[in-house]
Formats: sequence, structure tokens, C-alpha cells
Amino acid sequence: MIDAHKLRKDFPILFQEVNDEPLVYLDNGATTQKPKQVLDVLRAYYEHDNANVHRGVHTLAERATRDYEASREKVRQFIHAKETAEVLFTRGTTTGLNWVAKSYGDAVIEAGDEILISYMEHHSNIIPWQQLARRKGAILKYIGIKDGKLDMDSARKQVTEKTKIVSIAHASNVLGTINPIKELAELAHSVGAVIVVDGAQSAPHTKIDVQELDCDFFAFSGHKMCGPTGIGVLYGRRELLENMEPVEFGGEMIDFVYLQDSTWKELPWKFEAGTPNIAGAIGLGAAIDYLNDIGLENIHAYEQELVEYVFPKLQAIEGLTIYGPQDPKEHTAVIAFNLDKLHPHDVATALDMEGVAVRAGHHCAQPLIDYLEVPATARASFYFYNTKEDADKLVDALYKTKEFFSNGTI
Ligand code: C6P
Repeated sequence: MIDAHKLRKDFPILFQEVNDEPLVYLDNGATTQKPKQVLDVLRAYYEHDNANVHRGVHTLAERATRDYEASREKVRQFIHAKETAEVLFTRGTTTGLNWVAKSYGDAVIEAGDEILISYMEHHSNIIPWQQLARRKGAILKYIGIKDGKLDMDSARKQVTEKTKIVSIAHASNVLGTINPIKELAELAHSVGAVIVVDGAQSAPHTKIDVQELDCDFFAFSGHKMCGPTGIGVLYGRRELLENMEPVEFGGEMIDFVYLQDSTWKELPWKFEAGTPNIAGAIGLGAAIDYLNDIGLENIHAYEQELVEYVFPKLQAIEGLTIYGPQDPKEHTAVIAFNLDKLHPHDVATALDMEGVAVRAGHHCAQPLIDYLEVPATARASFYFYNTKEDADKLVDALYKTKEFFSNGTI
């Protein structure tokens, strides 16, 4: 089992005061903090090994290439892909989803075809499909939500012979819901569609096995799982990637360049044009080592324990509404809420005065926020280095916030 008090010592940033209060960082859905182990690897890379990859024969270039490609193998193992050819380094989830829409989507989608997403998607899993549908005259359809979860009856009704792509978040960044990807994959495959999974909020928190999930594409971000910003991964099944055109062109990704035409390198490099985020990839590898040492099963179990600890305390606050499933056993450690009629920005500002960092706004999920019929929400999102004391501090700060506003003193 996880000892969060011990693990948090790996995160120097957590030991500071904000507004004269010890920092309680509960904005892990936006980005997580980085442990010393990852910071050390990044520093060592720049101090000892920095060089461009795949181009030089000198020692530093060989070291940088070795470590960059070693990270790809770590990612492969982390998501249980069959081969490293299926692991593409990207800037993050957003880039991965855009690549699928642009490359696979442009090749496959025709006028009248259907793309199926859901009301709980992040903008990164909406707008690329809107743009694709617009380019091709296709139809973008939305699976509904029931009791804070994906409405599977709605999903079954909306999948037709015209459905070509189903793209769904594995875990919602607002509702704290885990979606049944395997079931959705079966549904998509039954009509010959592919399933794209937005894994931004699941890969950091639970074991991922892309083969077991039977997904065709899976995108996630390094910065939400203790890695650096600007690095992410797109997994794609080899048969699909082989037949896809690169989205970006330039150095690194070519085999031969003639005057009027060019040929591409083999997978995965044909998708990685230009100098990649070498340090980012190596840092992500270090983050994977760090998470593996703790154990993804342990992380998942501990976060569940935290949710079950804090949920009833939040539910007991009069006037506090939690969105998503009401049973903590069905809720991830992302908890979106509103307090009375207070604007969530005011709530987040008041919490910040107590040192508690939460996010407020539409969480890049405007269609969902409209669906919930609220202007915005506050959101606390926990990670394995958060303690029960952090949860208590959140609850205390919410009571104080309530009191301040009712007294008109803030
Ligand atoms: N959500 C949040 O606070 P990028 O920005 O590419 O690393 O990840 C985009 C993204 C895609 N899908 C989901 C489900 C996400 O949660 C995110 C990022 C952050 O909720 C920042 S908006």
C-alpha cells in the first residue's frame, strides 16, 4: 500500500507555502508535479548527453538516441503495446487526437459517414472531429449521459453502418467517470469502425493494456503522469499506422528526398518530423520508471481509498453539489463540484487563500458544462502524493469559504 507521506517527499514543489498556508495541490487533472527522480534525469541528460537523435555518429548522439528509444520501449511496456513501432511520441493527448483525425480521418471518412463521440469529451476530443466532419461533409454524433455515466443504450442506438470512428475518453476530466472502453470497442468493431481512446485522465492512474482494451488508437500526455510538459504518446495498431500518411513533413521522417517527391522512414519515425522532444521523452521514461516502482495497481487502489474518504465529507457540506456518479466507488479522484450559488472562480480563489489549489471553469469541456446546465464548476483532483490531511484541508477550507461568503467578509 502507498505511503503518501513518504512519497510526497520526492516532490520538492509541494513543500512551500501559498498565501501563508502549506500548499495543498489538488489540480492534478490539469497537470501533476514532478518527482526528484524525473528532475534528476532531465538535468543529467542536459548536463551529460544532450545531442540530436538519429543523426550523429558521435558518442553523445548515440547516447541521446539510445535513451530516447529506450523510453519508447518503456512506453510500450507501460501500455502493453505489441511493438515499439506502434508508439509515436507526440506533444501530448491533443496532438495525438489531431493526428488521428487528420491522417486516419482524412483517408477514411467520406460525405455522410458518422463519427461518434460523447457529451463528456474534452475539447481536444471534440474539435478535431468537428473539423474533420466539416472537411468531409460527415456527421458528428454524441452519446448521452445518464446518472453521470456514459449512457450505453444511447451508444448502442447511435452506432450504425455509417459509423467509421468512435472516439471516447477513458476517464472524464470533469465527471470522474470511467468509460467501458472494451464494450465500446466491441460495438465500434461490430460495424467496422475504429475506436480512438483519449487516455489523458486514465493512463496516469490505472494500468493500461491497449491489447486488452482492444482499442485502435490511444492518446495520452506525459505531464499528467509525473513527466515533463510537451511530450505525449499516440499508440496506434500497426496495420492502421502503416496505411496512414504522416501529418507533418521535414527532417527525421524521410527515407529519400527527390526533387518532386519523397519517401518516408518506417514506423514509428515516419510520424516524428523534425527534432523531437528528446529530453521530454527521456523524462517521460523516468516518470514511467517512477510510477512502475510504486505500482499502477497501488496508485489506483490508494486513489480509490482517498475518494471514499473525502466523498462523504464533501457530501455532508450543505449546498455542495458533486457532479458525476454519486457513489464514490464509481468515481475517480477527479471531483467537480459547486458550492451553493457561489461562482466556482470565487470558490477557487477562496480555497487558494487557504493554500488549496483547485481548478475552476469549464475544464475545456464546454458541451458537458452546458449539458450539466451550470456556468462552470470547481474541481479538486487528487494524485497518489495527496494525503488524507490534504482532503481534510479541502473540506475545512470549503466550510471556511461558505462562512466567509455568508458573512459577506470576502
Ligand atoms: N485536461 C484539465 O485540467 P493535453 O493538454 O494535450 O495534455 O491534454 C488534453 C486533454 C485531453 N483529454 C482529456 C480528458 C483531458 O483531461 C485533457 C487535459 C486538463 O482537465 C487541461 S484542459
